[in-house]
Amino acid sequence: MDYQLDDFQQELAQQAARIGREKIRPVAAEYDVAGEFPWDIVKVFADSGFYGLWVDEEYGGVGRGVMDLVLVTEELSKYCGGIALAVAASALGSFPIVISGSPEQKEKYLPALAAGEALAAFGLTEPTAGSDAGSIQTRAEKKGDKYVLNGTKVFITNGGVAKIYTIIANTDPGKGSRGASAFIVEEGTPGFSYGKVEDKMGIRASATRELIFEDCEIPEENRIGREGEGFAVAMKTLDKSRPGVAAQALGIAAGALDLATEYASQREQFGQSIIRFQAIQFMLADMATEVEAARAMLYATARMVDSGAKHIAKESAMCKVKASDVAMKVTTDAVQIFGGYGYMRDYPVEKFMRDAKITQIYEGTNQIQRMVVARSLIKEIQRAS
Ligand code: COS
Repeated sequence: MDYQLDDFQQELAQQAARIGREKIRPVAAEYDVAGEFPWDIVKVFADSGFYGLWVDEEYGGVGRGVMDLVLVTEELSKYCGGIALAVAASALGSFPIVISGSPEQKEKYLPALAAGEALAAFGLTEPTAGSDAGSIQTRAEKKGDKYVLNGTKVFITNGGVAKIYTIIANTDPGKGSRGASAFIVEEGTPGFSYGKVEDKMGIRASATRELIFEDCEIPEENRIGREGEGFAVAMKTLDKSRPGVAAQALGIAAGALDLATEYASQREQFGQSIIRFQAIQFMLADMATEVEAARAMLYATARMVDSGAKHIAKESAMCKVKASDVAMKVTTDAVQIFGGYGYMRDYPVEKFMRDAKITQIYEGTNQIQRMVVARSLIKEIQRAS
């Protein structure tokens, strides 16, 4: 399909595809086994300008947007969904500053983030607050011109490798989601340390770690927005970042489809390549159709986000649900087409299935996304009546 990409986007997608083929494909399995963060490839991403895509020119970026982030994430994820996440997770961690940061905060933090000299991470989830983001326990207590943070964040993507953390904490515990505030915390701040490194099923080249705050003092000027606005900052961030997860899912699905098509055309049974059998053809046809449907929905959503549209929660959630469910189905079918070989780690396709699974879970489970969609439908009907 022709998605009418502009010249910059076409070149960007080609550049990301080249990096995927040349730099990621040869090492994806090694990083997966080792569960190591790919610093050498992050350097390539930084040199390619990927971290500046979503940052305005006045703060050192190129002032593009979510659509460009989506294109890069999709292409890189065709080769490794875990390594690709080093870009999308930094976008997630930067978005609170991009969306709601003060000019001073943008000036202080965005240039290093745009250059890829520093990575960002977003800290919302806690041991007892995942889907129910309004019930976070991490406390930020105001003391003079400082806040004192106490609490633990878990499953933080880019945890331990990022230098800049955007953290949602409670400034007014009695008020639930209206008592949350957002903060910027720099690596090395006294009282801020890293905890458990997670050993994951998939996206193993991505760093996932606990963040621990013990009497961690943050200057007041590091609060993003006003006190009590933290939940809205988090929700707006997720509205903008979920297309990135959809792009990761789409890339994983498209990569698995390519592998399955290639394998089916080479593998011979009953005296011919298995792609000659209608059973396999129909599977591949359905996989390709679903991948294209997810792509069309994702690109339309990304463009909607970049247009500055006010209500994007529904579409953002929809494209994440669609692409991640497609990724799970397509990667499972790809393993099926590979048969016994697909189940073995000697072949690359089982990794795609493992990597796909997380896209149905993080940045809001697909059950939460459906809740967001349904709530938007209710609001729309109320607005219309
Ligand atoms: N943009 C701006 N504000 C939003 C918003 C959005 N997309 N969604 C909700 N809000 C506001 C609401 O308007 C409401 O404001 P008021 O208190 O002024 O009325 C406030 O936030 C609370 O909203 P709501 O009552 O809908 O909150 P709930 O506690 O019911 O939770 C869900 C809503 C489930 C959608 C939210 O908790 C969520 O997204 N959870 C998943 C979190 C997640 O993705 N976790 C993964 C880890 S982060 S990588």
